[in-house]
Amino acid sequence: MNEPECISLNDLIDTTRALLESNRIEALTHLLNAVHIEPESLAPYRHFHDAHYTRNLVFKNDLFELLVLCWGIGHRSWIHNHRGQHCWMAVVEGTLAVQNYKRLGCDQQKRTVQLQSLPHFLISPGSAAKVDPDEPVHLVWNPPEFDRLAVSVHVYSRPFDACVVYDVESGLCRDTTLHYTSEYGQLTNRHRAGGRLADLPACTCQLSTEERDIHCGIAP
Ligand code: CSS
Ligand code: FE2
Repeated sequence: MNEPECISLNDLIDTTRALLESNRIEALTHLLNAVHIEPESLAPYRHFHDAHYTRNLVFKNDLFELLVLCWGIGHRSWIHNHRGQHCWMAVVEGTLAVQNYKRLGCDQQKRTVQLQSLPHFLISPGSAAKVDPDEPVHLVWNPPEFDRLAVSVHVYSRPFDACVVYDVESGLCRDTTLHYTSEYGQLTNRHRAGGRLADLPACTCQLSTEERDIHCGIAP
C-alpha cells in the first residue's frame, strides 16, 4: 500500500479554499481521509490547557474557518450540534473518539428533546470524520486509556461562533458561545485568564447507550 501524502497546514488551507469555493464537499472529505497533515506545521497553534481542550484559530474567511484543537488526556467536548453547518475533523496526533446521537423526537411544548447515543468510533491520522448533517449532535473526546495528548484539525463551513450544547447531567440544553484560545498563533485574553471556552459548567456527562430525555429551550 502507498504511504499517504503528507501536506502542510498551509497547503491544506489552500486546497480547502479551492474545494469549498467550488462547493466540492465530498472531495474535501476524500482529501482529509487520504492525506496526513504534517505535525510540525501545527506548531504555532499547539496550545494545551490543563482543564479543557483548546480551540486555536488558524484561518477564517466568509466561507470557512480552520481550527487546531488540542486535547489533554481525557478532555472532552460537550454534546453539541453545529447549527446545520458542515464540519470535518482530522486527527494529526493521538486518537479521538466520536459519539453521534440520534434525535428521536422533540416536544416543542414540553421543551424536551430525546437523544439516543449511537455506537462510538475512533479517528486517528489518516481517518477523518465529517459530521452528518442529518444527525449533527455529537460528542468528541480524547479517551484517557490512550494516555496521550491529541491534536486535531477542524474545518467549519461556514464559520460558527455559537451552538446548542446538551448537558445530560442537568437535563438541560442551551445556546452557548464558542471562543478561541488563540488566534493566528497568538494566545487570546481568555486563555491567559484561564477562562473556560464557553459559559457553561464543566461537562461531566458519562457515555451511555441509554435513551435520554433532555430539556431543551431550543428546537434542535
Ligand atoms: N465542535 C467543537 C469541537 S468537537 S467537533 C468545537 O468547535 O469546539
Ligand atoms: Fe463538533
